Amino acid sequence: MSRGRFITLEGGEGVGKTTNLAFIKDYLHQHGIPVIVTREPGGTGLAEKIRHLLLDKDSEAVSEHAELLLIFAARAQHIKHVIEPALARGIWVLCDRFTDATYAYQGGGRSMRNSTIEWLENLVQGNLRPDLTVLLDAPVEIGIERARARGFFDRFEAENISFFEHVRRAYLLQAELNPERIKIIKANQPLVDVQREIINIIGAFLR
Ligand code: T5A
Repeated sequence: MSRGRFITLEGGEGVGKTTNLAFIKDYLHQHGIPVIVTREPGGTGLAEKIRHLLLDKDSEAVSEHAELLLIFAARAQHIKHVIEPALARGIWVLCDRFTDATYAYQGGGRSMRNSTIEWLENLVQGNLRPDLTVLLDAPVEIGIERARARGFFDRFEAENISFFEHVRRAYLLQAELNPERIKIIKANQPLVDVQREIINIIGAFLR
């Protein structure tokens, strides 16, 4: 049995990751591919508890190091109990955010060194890297407006515009450094056009 493939969806707040993850899952199912959908931070019982701690905007001020280590602690659980077992059984894994988000939010947004993130990435992930990443990119104001339309802000969504500009820039830099793996789609176009581009990218990947 061949190993499953690992696909991640990335982008700033409200760019449409969750919406399009469901679309990609349906597309893969139509092609007879077994797939699970998961997310970060989260994906296991313990990792979801860590997610809750990370997103809680009423908690005490969270130090940058605590935030980074919590994210990688959740990731370690997720890889061991969900991602690796699925891939080993030939099941594809579709994940809402992964380590590119750490380079974007903790690296870009919080100004943590990329070398520190890379060290933790190697420690926690070994050789595991996504096979394909779709980066949904939109001007910061558009994504924030969509996310805030829900009327509820988590600890990250309460950050200022300049934080999200740094996040966006760091995501685009990740794409520049990994052009084979990371495919950018403009997320400020109508959903039907975003999904047409997704089909082109996933279709090419399947071939
Ligand atoms: N985090 C995470 C880190 O700091 N470091 C890390 O390493 C990781 C993994 C997690 C938070 O954790 C942080 C980053 C995050 O702040 P989250 O819930 O995963 O939070 O991320 P959010 O971005 O907050 O998720 P959202 O649900 O807000 O955004 P989505 O999933 O990108 O957007 P979605 O699909 O819910 O769409 C938002 C709205 O826009 C509409 C949808 O219908 C929906 O109403 N929409 C469109 N409208 C018009 N045109 C389009 N093209 C549209 N696409 C979607």
